[in-house]
Amino acid sequence: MSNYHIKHLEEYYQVYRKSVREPENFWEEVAEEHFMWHKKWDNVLSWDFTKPEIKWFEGAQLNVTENCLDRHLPTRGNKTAILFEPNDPKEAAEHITYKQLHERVNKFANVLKNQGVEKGDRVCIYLPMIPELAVAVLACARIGAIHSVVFAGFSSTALSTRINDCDCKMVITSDGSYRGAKTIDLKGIVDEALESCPNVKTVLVAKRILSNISIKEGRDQWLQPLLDEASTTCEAEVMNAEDPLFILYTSGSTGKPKGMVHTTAGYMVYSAYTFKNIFQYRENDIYWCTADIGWITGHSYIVYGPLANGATTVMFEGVPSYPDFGRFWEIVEKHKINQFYTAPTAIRALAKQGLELVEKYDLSSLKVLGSVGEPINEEAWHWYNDNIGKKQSPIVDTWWQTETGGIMISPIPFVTPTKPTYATLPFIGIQPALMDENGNELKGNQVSGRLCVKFPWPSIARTIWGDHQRYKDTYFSAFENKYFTGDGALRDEVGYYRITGRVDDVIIVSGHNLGTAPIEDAINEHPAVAESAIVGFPHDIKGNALYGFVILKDVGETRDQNNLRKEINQIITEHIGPIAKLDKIQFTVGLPKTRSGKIMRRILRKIAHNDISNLGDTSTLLNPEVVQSIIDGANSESTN
Ligand code: 7RM
Repeated sequence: MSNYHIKHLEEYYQVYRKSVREPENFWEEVAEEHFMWHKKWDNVLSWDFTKPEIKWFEGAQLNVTENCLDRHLPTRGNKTAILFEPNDPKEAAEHITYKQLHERVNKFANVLKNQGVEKGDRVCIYLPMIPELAVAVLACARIGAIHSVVFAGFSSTALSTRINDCDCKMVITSDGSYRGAKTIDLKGIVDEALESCPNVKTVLVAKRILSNISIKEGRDQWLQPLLDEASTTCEAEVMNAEDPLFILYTSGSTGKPKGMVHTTAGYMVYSAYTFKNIFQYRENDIYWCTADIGWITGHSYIVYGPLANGATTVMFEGVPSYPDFGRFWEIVEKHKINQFYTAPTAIRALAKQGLELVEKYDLSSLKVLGSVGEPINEEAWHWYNDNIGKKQSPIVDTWWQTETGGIMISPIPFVTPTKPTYATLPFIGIQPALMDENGNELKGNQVSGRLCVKFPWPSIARTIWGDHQRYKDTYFSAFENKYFTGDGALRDEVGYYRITGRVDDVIIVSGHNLGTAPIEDAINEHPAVAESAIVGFPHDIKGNALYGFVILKDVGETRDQNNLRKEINQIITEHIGPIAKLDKIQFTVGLPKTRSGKIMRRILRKIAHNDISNLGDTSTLLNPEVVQSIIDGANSESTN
């Protein structure tokens, strides 16, 4: 039996049981057999969720980049590590071998050192999806600097908040970025941000769009000349297991963003182990995750997890709609992608386009399809399964969070039978619990409650940078001795989990707990509907009533809106019951979304409550302009 690579369902159950009964022995074996250590640990795990304090592999010494690069050189030196697909399909793709990546990381690491970056320093990386981004991340890890990648779609205010929160002394950026037919002036955004970041001493600028940028003497430097001068050897800094590897910000429901701190050994072990199993990666596979490295999905499943396994990982610079909505499928055909990992929001956008753009391309290389980021609704699941996977490629609906560092609940493809909209079973080592409002654990199957985790796993975030109290309050205070995820979930009759959404998405109507996801699924079944979002609003009798924001597929839909409203409620009645019928249905052209594709229900809730004076922080919205149009629409809204 192999603990590292699970291939059968019995094996899953066997390994899972071992990981729960003897977690320390289990993770020790995984760590021992599959990674490179300068010194092994003295203690596999110590933990106390009341402090909270969690330490994995204490006493061990290692460098993550030796695991991701150096150790592959003898066997995989000429294998492609990173396959870069540019924004413009006419620009050639770039194949960066493990040997070349190792050299580029070493050079970049030497540049960082020459610029005075030391172990433990924070470095902000604000780059588009170009190879320098992955190289910069690994260069930081090489010398023990803590990277804080900020998604290059964030505004200057969001950037400066993040730079100041963890006191970065350097920013790595580019002269600009391509995004479909547009270019974005990243350096201009950095300049603006830095007006309020006095502690940033150095800005390194990669060349990408060859624009004219302003260079601030003494602070800004072009990256390339520095790289040209740098040596290709840079000994890896020997790090302790619990030294921070990176900080990544995630937005809370209120207040400033939380800088989640991930540490070295546990994060490496868990991201690598989950990658291998959940994508069933085989030596010659080409793996593509469409996320941006600015999100945790990109950290764990574009950079660290794949490279720790010696995989070929694709980095795509562009967007799904450029030059047209066939781009993803064109790339799948061109690079013969075997594993494809994307988000439901992208799937829905592509499903809206019609099948001609899918059928043009040969997708037969695909073996595994992944989904992440939000609940995947039934309709999108079937579209993905039927038209992309041709019913041959299992869909892994992977539930996890920035805070968890790696995938927590997911099928293992070809091992776990899938079920639409279900993330299915806990991954190896993960002990979920569903809790009721009174803090009692709900045992047995066919229950729903708040999703917690009872036992630490190697890649759990260790703290919030600079605010351990907030870490404790947010994740360890709601339920005694448990990590609280903020999500609701149900466990079906065979023990499969379905994530029903953030618990603040649960609406209690006439005493019934209604999750938003199943209602939205039902609405989306209507042939005229592209997407929908439900929130609650106060109601005299029911306590709460439901308000639906609905996007139609055809903006010029000429059918009578009241008829459409009736049909939508009819579908809800058929799927869930009359209790879930909507009191108000507003047709809208868009929904407020974060840049990672999550609907910001908080804003919709305010609109439904007619409380628009203070919409809170909208700086992370992708499409702030849509908010006003929804407000205007709400004012002229008729009650059903
Ligand atoms: C990886 C990521 C975390 C939140 C999480 C959930 C939601 C993520 C799924 C999902 C249902 C999924 N990190 N979420 N994956 N909900 N099914 N497969 O997205 O920190 O940005 O977001 O995303 O609510 O708590 S994140």
